[in-house]
Amino acid sequence: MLTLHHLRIGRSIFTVWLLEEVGCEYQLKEYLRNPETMRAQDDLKAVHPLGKSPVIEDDDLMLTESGTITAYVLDKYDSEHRFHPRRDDLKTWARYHQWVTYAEGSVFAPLLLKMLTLRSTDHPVITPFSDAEIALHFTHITNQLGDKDYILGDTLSGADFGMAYMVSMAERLGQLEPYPSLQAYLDRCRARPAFIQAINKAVE
Ligand SMILES: N[C@@H](CCC(=O)N[C@@H](CS)C(=O)NCC(=O)O)C(=O)O
Repeated sequence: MLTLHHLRIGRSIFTVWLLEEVGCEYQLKEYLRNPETMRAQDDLKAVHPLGKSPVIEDDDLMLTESGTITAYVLDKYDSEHRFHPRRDDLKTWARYHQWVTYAEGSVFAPLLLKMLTLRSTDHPVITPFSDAEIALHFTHITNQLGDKDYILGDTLSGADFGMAYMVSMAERLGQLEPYPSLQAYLDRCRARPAFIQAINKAVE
């Protein structure tokens, strides 16, 4: 059975949501952050040397990186392709995969910089950079969403798990007000029965 190592609070709640959407059997192991440093503790480092979450174990496979975990879980458990396209249409698959990896690969860094500068004082180089990058990416995501319900169309896909996390992070950092359609998108994701089930099983 698949095991998800889930660190509270963080992005792995979005992996719980993924597993709930797919409906595969899994076991959840929860970890708490050090209350002073807010970093993961030795118990998570004992699972994987990076000490980051999410981590999954499936048989003898251990995987980190939320985007890769999404791709793997869908390839293995979404056999009816409800949430990911078939590879025989390579262009559609490539566009999908671009959005799965874009979240962590490009959107997260300026949000992280923003989070760090909000915790201290504005930095003359970092703050303008992160503000401009956040505007660039969230405008791009808004344009991609358009009037669709989800990032790639009117149904949920693998591209939404990472993107919803980025939007929730922007919300937490007070950066979402200029993007009402992204707020509505996040609320739509949160209203899904599988998301509610995820929150009931694993505290965000
Ligand atoms: N790029 C990785 C990032 C993993 C990551 O940084 N996770 C955070 C939780 S949101 C973490 O484990 N932080 C604990 C620490 O760095 O001490 C992914 O997509 O999974």
